[in-house]
Amino acid sequence: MKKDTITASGQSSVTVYDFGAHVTSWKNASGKEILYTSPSAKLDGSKAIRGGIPICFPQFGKKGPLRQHGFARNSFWTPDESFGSTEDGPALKYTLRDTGETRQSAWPHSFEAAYFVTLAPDGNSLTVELQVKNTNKNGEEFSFTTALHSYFCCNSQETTLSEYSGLKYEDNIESGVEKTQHGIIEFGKEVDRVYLGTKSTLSLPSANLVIEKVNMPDAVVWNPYIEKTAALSDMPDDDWKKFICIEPGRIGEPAFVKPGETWTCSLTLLSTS
Ligand code: TA6
Repeated sequence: MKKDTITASGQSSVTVYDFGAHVTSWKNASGKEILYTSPSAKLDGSKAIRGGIPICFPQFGKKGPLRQHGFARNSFWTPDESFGSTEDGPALKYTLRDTGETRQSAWPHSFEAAYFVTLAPDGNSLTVELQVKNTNKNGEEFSFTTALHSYFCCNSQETTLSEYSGLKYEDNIESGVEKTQHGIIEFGKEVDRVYLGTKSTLSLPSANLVIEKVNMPDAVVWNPYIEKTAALSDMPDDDWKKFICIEPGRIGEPAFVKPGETWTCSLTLLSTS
């Protein structure tokens, strides 16, 4: 497993592993860590890294025949060594293509995925972009669901979210039950919801974070709380207190891509302090 780190102004840096093209750390210009990665995350390729920004592709959650969250986060992506800074700042690029194993899976399509990680020159903004090209030679269109399963550092016991009021969500705790959000979301319990049709700009005020998403209409809000965390072998029992997942994605309605076409989504995070 290989990791790369890019830096920009001040104490800013981003660290990415080739396994899963997994961003595990983003420190802003003042050195503040924005992303939570578990201290007991597996870094041997035996399972997806716990924390950071896991790429859920070509399936979100259990919504399909593949393993939970698909194979992208459990695959070694290829770093593009020739790719460096862009006009938007220091950047890294990773690619993933279909393999014999994926072609035998329940999602047997030919595809090329590219993932770009860009740190703004001031270090206070991080953009990740996922591109998925359909390279099927058999003329077959394919569809998939996806999410950027982001773990953000914050005190979940003192965080509430209010911008989801009035939105419908699929509740993963009362699985499959669709509800409507009224009022604010509190985290003194397990929260696991797929909000459908969210705004393109969300926020996590307790983390001084703005979340801008493109072509990802939905967002998952998750905190495992006590019992679920105790059942996670790769997270300390108390660490549910240290993060909230806000996971931009295309979940409710899949993405459809015709042969030769490329589908793109992006997530820009702005750290305001
Ligand atoms: O974040 C939403 C979710 O689908 C939860 O249901 C929970 O399973 C979480 O993802 C973590 O999944 P993982 O497979 O990484 O343990």
